Amino acid sequence: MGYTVAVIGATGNVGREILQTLAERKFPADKVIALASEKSIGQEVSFGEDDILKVQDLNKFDFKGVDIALSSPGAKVSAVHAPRAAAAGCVVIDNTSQFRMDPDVPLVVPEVNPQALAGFRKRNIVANPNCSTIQMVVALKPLHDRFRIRRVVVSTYQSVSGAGKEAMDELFTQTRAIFVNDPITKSVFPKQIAFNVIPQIDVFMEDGSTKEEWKMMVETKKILDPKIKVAATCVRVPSFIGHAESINIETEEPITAGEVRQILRASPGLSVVDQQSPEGYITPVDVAGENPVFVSRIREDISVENGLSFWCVADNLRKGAALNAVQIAELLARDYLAK
Ligand code: 11C
Repeated sequence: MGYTVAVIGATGNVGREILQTLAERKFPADKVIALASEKSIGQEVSFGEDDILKVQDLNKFDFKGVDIALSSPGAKVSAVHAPRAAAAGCVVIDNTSQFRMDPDVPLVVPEVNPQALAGFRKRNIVANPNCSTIQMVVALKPLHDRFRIRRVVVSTYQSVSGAGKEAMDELFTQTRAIFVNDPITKSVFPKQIAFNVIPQIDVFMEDGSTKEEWKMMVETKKILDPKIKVAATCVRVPSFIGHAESINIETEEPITAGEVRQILRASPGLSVVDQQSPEGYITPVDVAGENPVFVSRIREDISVENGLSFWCVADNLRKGAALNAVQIAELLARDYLAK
């Protein structure tokens, strides 16, 4: 017997990718249910190559009998429906920021802190981290184990798909408007995104940082080590899929680029592509639809005692969201919810 699985927010960028990933990885599901808000009821979404699912109304759906829900509907919707599903006995893997910092909710990246999943019964909810955090901690974990990281300085180059389908349309429409000399309109981003970069993702916090920058700091501490200091600058760039990050670390132990390459090559979830030629590094357009976190441009930083810089790129909808959530579901099925 397999699992009954619900996908909440099934018509969104991440919801569709979750359905694709569940099918691709042959998650042992007997039944998959697509759920979304009222305006999407009756819409059809693909499940793998051959199956089409009709979207059902999340508001009216009874989660009794559902084993696992993978949820990506937006934080406000999750705040209502994740606890409702959890109370019905369903384990919710939530991709929003709603529960990540709740001490009773594990925040899990399977390559980094699978042991944290053990606490999931406290609320029946597991949180999936922010996309820009996930790819960074996959790369940092093996380096922290070997060299003890004291401080991380990261600047992100985040694609518009992280902000949803309307954001992808806004980049396309603005780019076209520039070519045909139409007026530029904007509704998703705070500034023109076509042929521009925007140093604001999510809202501003009181200290002048943005919430995306805050998330990278607090989530890294919760997942990896509360002692690691993180300074983040998060920037939206006009690419469609794939988040890139320039990462600089300072470590307690002496660190060399050669040893880092060796360690990262042997670590789960990572692919090292690192040569001094245009084929020797990875860019966002190279990673759409790919599972690994790619690391390039590894070099020692001689401006500090034990310093290293590198470039890190991943498909934000895959490892940054859907794949990580499905990997958590696989761990739950294997270690906690065996049928
Ligand atoms: C972005 N990282 O690229 C954001 C999207 O907290 O789950 C994910 C927001 C979140 O806009």
